[in-house]
Order: sequence, then C-alpha cells, then structure tokens
Amino acid sequence: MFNKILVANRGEIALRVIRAAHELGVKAVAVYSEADRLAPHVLAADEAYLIGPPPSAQSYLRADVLIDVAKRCGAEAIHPGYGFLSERAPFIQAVRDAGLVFIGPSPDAVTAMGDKTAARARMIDAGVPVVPGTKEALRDAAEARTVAGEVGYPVLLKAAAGGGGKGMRVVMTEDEIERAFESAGNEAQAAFGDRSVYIEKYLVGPRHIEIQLLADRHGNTLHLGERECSIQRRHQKLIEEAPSAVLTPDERRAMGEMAVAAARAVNYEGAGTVECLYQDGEFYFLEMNTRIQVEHPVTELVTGVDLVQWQIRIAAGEAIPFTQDEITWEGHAIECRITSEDPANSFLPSTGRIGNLTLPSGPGVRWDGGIATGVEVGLFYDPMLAKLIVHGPTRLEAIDRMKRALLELRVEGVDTSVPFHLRVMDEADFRAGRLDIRYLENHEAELLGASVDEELIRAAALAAALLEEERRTQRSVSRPQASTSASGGSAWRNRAGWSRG
Ligand code: MV4
Repeated sequence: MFNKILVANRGEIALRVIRAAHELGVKAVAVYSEADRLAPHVLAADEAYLIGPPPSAQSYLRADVLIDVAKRCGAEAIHPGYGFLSERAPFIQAVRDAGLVFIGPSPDAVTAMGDKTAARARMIDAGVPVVPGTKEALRDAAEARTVAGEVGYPVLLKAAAGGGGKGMRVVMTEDEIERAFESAGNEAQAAFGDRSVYIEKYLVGPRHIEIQLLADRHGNTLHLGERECSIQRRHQKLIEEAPSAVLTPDERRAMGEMAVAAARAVNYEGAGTVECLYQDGEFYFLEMNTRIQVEHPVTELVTGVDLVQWQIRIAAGEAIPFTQDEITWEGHAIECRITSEDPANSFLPSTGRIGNLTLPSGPGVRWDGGIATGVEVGLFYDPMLAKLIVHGPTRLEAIDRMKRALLELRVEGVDTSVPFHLRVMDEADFRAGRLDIRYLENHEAELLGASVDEELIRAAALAAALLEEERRTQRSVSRPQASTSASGGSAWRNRAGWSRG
C-alpha cells in the first residue's frame, strides 16, 4: 500500500478520497487554489499546498504543478477525483512518466473510451449492444442523409469527440438533416476542436441507467449493479438511486455482463461506469466514464463495497478478494445533489458565504459535503456543494428518509436545490418509480414553481429553533454548565451543544 497520495481535486470528492486514504492508513496531501484556503478538504488533509489563483485553468488543471507537488512532498500516487484532470490521457501519461501512480485506468483505456465513435466500434466488436447507427464519423451531409434514411427517423447526431450532450442534434424529419449536420459539426468544433459527428437512432424517453465496475490488474472485472440516473437537467444529474425501480435480476445480470465485456475490451483497471439507455427491457451502451462518479455512494450503500478504497487498493496492485457472486444488494439508496442554485429561479447559481449549517444525521443518512460555515461559494467551480445520501430497507422508506433528512438540513448564506429535492420526494410519478430522462421537463410546473416548500422548511426550522431555545433555558436551570459550553448566541449552535451533551 502507498504511504502517501496526492488528491488532485477539491470539494466533497477531495474529502471523500482523503477519508478513504485515512481508513487505509495512507497519508493524504491536499492542493488548493487561492479561493480554497479555508476549504474543508485542506483542513482534513495531512499536508496542503497552494497551487495557484482561483480559476481552474490556473490551479486544479495545472498538470505540471500537481505532478511537481506530488514529487516534492513524497506522494507515490495521485487520485484525480472526478472532473478536472480525471479523464485526460496526457495527464495520466505525464503522471506515469514522473514515476508516480495514477489512481485510475491507463491512458489507452481513457483514450479508447473518450472517442465516442471509436468506443462504439470497439463495443460492437466486443458484442456489446449499441443503439443502431453508424460505426464511424459521417463524411458529409449527403452521407448523413443516406444513413439517416436507413436508420429511420427520428435520428440523433452526436459529436465523435463529445459526451455530455454537446454537439448533439435531434433530427425528426429528412428536411432537417443537412442543417442539423452543419450545426452539430459547428458546435462540436467549438467545444472539442473536432467537427466529426455520427448518427444513432433517437430513442424517445428512455431511462438513463448506468453500471458500476471495478477491475484489478489480476484479471478480475466485476460489476456492482446499476444506478438509475434519469432525473437530470441539461445533462446535470440531480437525483440518483440504486437499485433501479424497474430492473429484474435477469436484466441486472445481463447489463452487468455487458458492462464487464465493455471494460475487458479496453483492459480497464480501477473503478468505472458504463452508461446505458434503457427502454422496454432493452438496453444499449452509450459511453463509459473512466473515473469515479459523483453518484458512487448509492452503490456503496447497497453493496457495502467502498469504491474509493478499492480504487486506491487496486492502484497499489492489490487483487479484488471477492467474486461476482459475493456481491449482493441490500435495500435502497437515494442521493440528492445539493447545489448552490435556486430552483425557483431556473437553477440560477447562487453565491455567498456559508452561514449556519445544520447537517442531517441519524439512521441511514450519509453526508458527503465540501462546505463549512464561513466558506465562500463563488462562481469559479461547480455549484455542487454536497451530496445527501440515504439508505433504507425499501425504495419508499428511502424516499421518506430523504424527506426527513432534507428537512433537517439547513444551509444559510446561499440558495440551494433543497426545495426542489423536497418536491420530488413528494411527487407521485417519482414515488411510483415512473422515470425517464424527460422527467424534469415533464414535471417542471410542480417542481420548479414558487416555493411552498420553502415556507414549510422555514416554519419547521422556526419551530425547531423555538423548541431548542426552550430546552436550553430549562437545561441551564438544572445544569448551569450546559449553557456556558454552548459558545455562540444562536439557537442553532446551542442545538449542537445540546445533542453532544
Ligand atoms: C441518446 C438519447 C436518445 N437516443 N442517444 C445525452 C448525452 C449523451 N451522453 C447521450 N445522450 C443521449 N443519447 C440516443 N440514440 C438521449 C440522450 C439524452 C440523455 C441521455 C442520458 C441522460 C440524459 C439525457 C438527456 C437528454 C438526452
């Protein structure tokens, strides 16, 4: 096992990796930008190094600086988290060239999956089902017209270098195909410096279901089941769960075996995810994410497998000691991404200094956060502040547990997505498991309007504050120490002091 690793990330995922390292007896080194001097990941690490000004291009994306820090502090490996440098093959190669271990897959595997047409071709060769369409990029608009005619409308044009929806165009009828080919190409060129696009049959209203994988360098490639990720807005997931409400054990096995075949086809190592579209019992490979994903905790809660620990163990050369048959799924887990965005205002990013923070806890509740009181939330980084994850015996119990936890959570100082999540937990289609990738668009009116829930939260918070205040006064009469140990003046601080006393 390593003695020390460098965590090349920030926020909740940096903390998550630091925690996994510490549980393995590994020292964790943080890096931070000038905007993150007071960030929780800096405090949690054994050492921390300033790497540059707030913009990511001058800090968290500085491959050279990160490798230099790792070498100087004596770290043997680098964990990239997600985003930033996590899926950049040249960075992985540079880490290796510096004599360090990249905690993740090989640069070849990342490159193979990064080019979407190349990945599709490889998957077809490996017998993995893909959506009907072209194996290669289209040469010109005329070819687009021919192929679209063969595949049958509606079709979807996708950027070969893409992913995440950029350079994508739905084409409903033949008269739109040439214009769409040009505009998809232009967008792909602007976003990825590569105008290649290809065609797939457009599926209307599928679910987005993905399979978690773990692979070591001793020939073990296992799947840990699926996550249902259909609740998203503009390709940003908002709520994820495991297992999916619809998969049968046979479908889970089939999808898992498909994902394992996909990983084996690129000699995959580490934790990875195969994203699929699922409709009417059929599933199709979409792309593979060659990193740990934001939503990994729901899989951890239902399988009991610590994915981040295994990333580190696998990178250190360990073999996975359990078999596919030993992976079992228990109960139901749900994750809500808590973002600094105002759902009542089209998810407008909200900025400010985090004030009082009351975190949910109790049975089946997990908080993977990257914020603390006093931390400034700006616009330099992703608006995701934290993830609230719950686990319960059944899906409905998990939903009601999530409601309870969301009502316990109080984040002062910025607007958050919490009111949105509360509404989803009460929404009939969600509760019935009737989900597809159009869920949010189809429920916009109920989920994003003027906020009744906020009133409820405020009323509940006020009631709780009054109750705490009353308890505090009573307690200070019977046990005077209690009131002096509670340092701040607010009822919320006293609440923490009380629960610990
Ligand atoms: C599709 C599709 C329908 N049919 N492909 C969106 C991002 C990229 N990763 C793939 N995406 C899609 N590909 C075919 N042939 C619909 C989407 C899609 C989507 C997929 C997953 C999650 C959310 C989505 C939202 C809109 C469209």
